[in-house]
Amino acid sequence: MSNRTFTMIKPDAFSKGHSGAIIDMILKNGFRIVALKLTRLSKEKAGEFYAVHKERPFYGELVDFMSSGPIIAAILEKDNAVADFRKLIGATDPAKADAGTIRKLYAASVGENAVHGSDSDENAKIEGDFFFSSFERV
Ligand code: 3AN
Repeated sequence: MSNRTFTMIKPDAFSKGHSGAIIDMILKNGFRIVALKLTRLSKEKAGEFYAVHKERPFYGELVDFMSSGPIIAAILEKDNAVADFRKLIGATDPAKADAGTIRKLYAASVGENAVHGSDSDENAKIEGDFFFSSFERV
């Protein structure tokens, strides 16, 4: 079990002004911010980040959406970070997400679902390294 995960506040949540509330929930739930940046993914970079979903029917839509506006990327630290963060964000489909989760509160649909959270320790490392160099972390 590793103690780090990676998250993005996606373009839908950023453009609706939910970033502050989401970061506040993350901190209040015991996660420490190790790295943080406001950025925007090109289509190429979004395609690279979601390459594992290349064969899925929603890949094109996902790449277009994730490159449609600014995002906030972060590495978070907490015991059991990956599983605890997945619990805090809720199910991929906000309609199925538990009450009080970030997606229940701020996501509109399965495609535009407000936040990303790594699904394994291995992917947390890959995804954090995709966005942050060693001197961008504390
Ligand atoms: P999660 O983000 O909960 O790990 P994944 O890994 O199944 O979910 O999917 C990655 C991303 O792909 C989701 N966050 C969502 O934005 C998008 N996605 C997943 N399923 C669909 C779908 N049926 N239609 C559109 N976009 C989808």
